[in-house]
Amino acid sequence: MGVGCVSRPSRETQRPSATQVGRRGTLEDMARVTIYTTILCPYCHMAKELLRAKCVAFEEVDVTGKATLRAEMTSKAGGRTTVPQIWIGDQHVGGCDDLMCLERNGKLDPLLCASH
Ligand SMILES: N[C@@H](CCC(=O)N[C@@H](CS)C(=O)NCC(=O)O)C(=O)O
Repeated sequence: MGVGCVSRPSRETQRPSATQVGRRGTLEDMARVTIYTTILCPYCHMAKELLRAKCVAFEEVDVTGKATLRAEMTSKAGGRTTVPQIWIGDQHVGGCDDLMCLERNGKLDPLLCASH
């Protein structure tokens, strides 16, 4: 994290320490991150690894074998059918490549702190 925010803790990751919160802001500063995944998808694992490395909490929707959920994802993602599909707040980021691209260009942290 480089822009003075801490991450919202996900259901599966740890809460940030009090020190982190005190130094960097409050949990409410952070965007809600949602990622639709399937179990065997390497791009999903890479995207989640990046988020975890940045201590960014996320809500994961595992659509493995769930046609209805996958259709919901595709509809929300403007027709994109691949996993992962990632949202930061209400903003659709896209897939793993899109997330990595944001990170490379220094645009991910501002998005994480700006979106709610
Ligand atoms: N460029 C995409 C690639 C995503 C991708 O190809 N995902 C595979 C699973 S690893 C997929 O959804 N394939 C179609 C399918 O499983 O129906 C990204 O970065 O997210």
